[in-house]
Amino acid sequence: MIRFEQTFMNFLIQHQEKYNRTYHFLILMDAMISAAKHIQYYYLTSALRGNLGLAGEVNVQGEDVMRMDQIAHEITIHYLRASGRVIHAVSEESDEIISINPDGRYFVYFDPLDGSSNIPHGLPVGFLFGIAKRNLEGPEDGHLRAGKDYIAAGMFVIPTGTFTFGLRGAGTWRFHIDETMTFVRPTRMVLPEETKTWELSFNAGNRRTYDEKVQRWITEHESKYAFRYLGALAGDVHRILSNGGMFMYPAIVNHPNPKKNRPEGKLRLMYEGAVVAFMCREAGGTAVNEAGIPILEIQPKTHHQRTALYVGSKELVEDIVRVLRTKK
Ligand code: FDP
Repeated sequence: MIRFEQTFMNFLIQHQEKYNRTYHFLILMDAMISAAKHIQYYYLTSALRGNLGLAGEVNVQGEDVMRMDQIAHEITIHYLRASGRVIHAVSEESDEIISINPDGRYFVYFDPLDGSSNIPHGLPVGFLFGIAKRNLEGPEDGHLRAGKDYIAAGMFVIPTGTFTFGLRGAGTWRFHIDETMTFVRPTRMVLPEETKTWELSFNAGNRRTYDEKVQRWITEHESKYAFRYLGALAGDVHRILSNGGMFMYPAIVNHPNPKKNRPEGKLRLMYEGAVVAFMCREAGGTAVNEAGIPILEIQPKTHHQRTALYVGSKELVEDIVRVLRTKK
């Protein structure tokens, strides 16, 4: 029996009425969905075409390999341009901010293929994005927006075909791709309060490089929770949004080779940290940086700014904030 399910676009139209968004936003989201499907197709078939390698390599057919993340970037920019609704975009794959249409209405900050260590294996990666709206009351200076000013943020887990989407004031929702490549079956994500499913997620290999007080916190708490780490932010946060717990990528301050320290953190604020922090807030959670400052409050100074990240269930994040704010 054929079952017709509610699609992402129908969901948006319904919520648009409720939250007074315009058709411009539907057009932009249609572009994002098209880009995600297109990337999904390339990723699913790229092992066959030999496109999972590094740029500059030659594949088995003797052709130059184009990096998957570069392909994903070009696909996304194509759809954003075609939408006509975007003033400028920030992409992990472009050094510069990409000007698109000065008469557009939105700013889009995205990482088209995140979790690069999974790419050569064809394992899950993420396409993350945050969206902010231009000033409609007066002149627009195009400044970089903090996460608290995003109107929506989302992440596609590719190629598993799940899409998690936070809409300001309307919650975080998860969709699945069906046999016609349509995102269907919205399910509202609310971080579970019950701790029995909670997980901790961090790169355990980096553990001794964290600040001592963070190391101590891990030692005290790790036995209470399951440990899971995929190495692709979208996949790891996908689990936390369902099961609860905390994902963290702390600052690296005790590396045996001091040149490899990253006191400012590794992840990118605008299209990684703020995106997952936004979805987490809409699902009842929270996110902070190494100083315990809410990620959504951080005003970016540069578009590729990095941040340390602690994101997930409020109780756990607030607990580590107490530790982060102590001196030793
Ligand atoms: P990657 O460097 O493999 O692209 O943002 C980068 C990111 O992946 C995140 O997706 C992921 O959570 C993290 O970095 C993984 O870093 P490590 O390999 O250092 O664990």
